[in-house]
Amino acid sequence: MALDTLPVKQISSSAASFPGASLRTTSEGNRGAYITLALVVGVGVIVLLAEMLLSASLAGSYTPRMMRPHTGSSGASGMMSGVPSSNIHLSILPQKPNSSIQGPAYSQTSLTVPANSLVTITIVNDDPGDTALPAGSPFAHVTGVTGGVAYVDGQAYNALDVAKVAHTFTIPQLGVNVPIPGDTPVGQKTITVTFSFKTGSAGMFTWQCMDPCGSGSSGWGGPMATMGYMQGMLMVR
Ligand SMILES: [Cu+2]
Repeated sequence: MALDTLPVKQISSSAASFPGASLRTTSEGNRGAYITLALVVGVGVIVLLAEMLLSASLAGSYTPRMMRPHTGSSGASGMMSGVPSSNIHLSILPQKPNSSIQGPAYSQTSLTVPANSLVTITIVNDDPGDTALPAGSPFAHVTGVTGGVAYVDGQAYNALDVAKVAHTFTIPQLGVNVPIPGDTPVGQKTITVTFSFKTGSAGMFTWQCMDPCGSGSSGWGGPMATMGYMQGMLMVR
């Protein structure tokens, strides 16, 4: 399969991106384009032949190793493509509906994800506004996630100013912490944060917001102290 498709892709992408082929408009240019096309096709055929020869010569000794990624086995070379992945979408609401507890809440707090998998979480912050973390707080830093960064409306970041945090998504036992910005871009009512992390073996973990967005003088009352509001459970199984 790879033999049939790969060289064709190489030919078409080379032809499309070759500057001479697309810019010339005169008849002289057309001749040049034909020569270019012939060269590109020629190179493509050579690549095709080379690949056929190469894979034929490797077939005897390397077939088992080359086949492994396609079978989805857990061999080291198949780790990246073989890891199952899942997505979770959450919102942070300014007020949980039908609740006497005043203050923000995550839209869903009982989360279940597969063990040994890649989990991508998207959080729409519908409760913007900054609640400063203490100076030097570790919860202003993005930790424990893929690539060491989270994305706010598509832009990567690895930390926020402690004064510019609205909430966090934190799984203490897994070392995952993502501060969520409180300032929305001009003209936007919400802000969207995405990040990914890998789960290990099965277990139950608590997760919570570590930004004092709740009630009381400390900000740690009400929703911050109540399961199902700014804290929840993550079941890895
Ligand atoms: Cu909070």
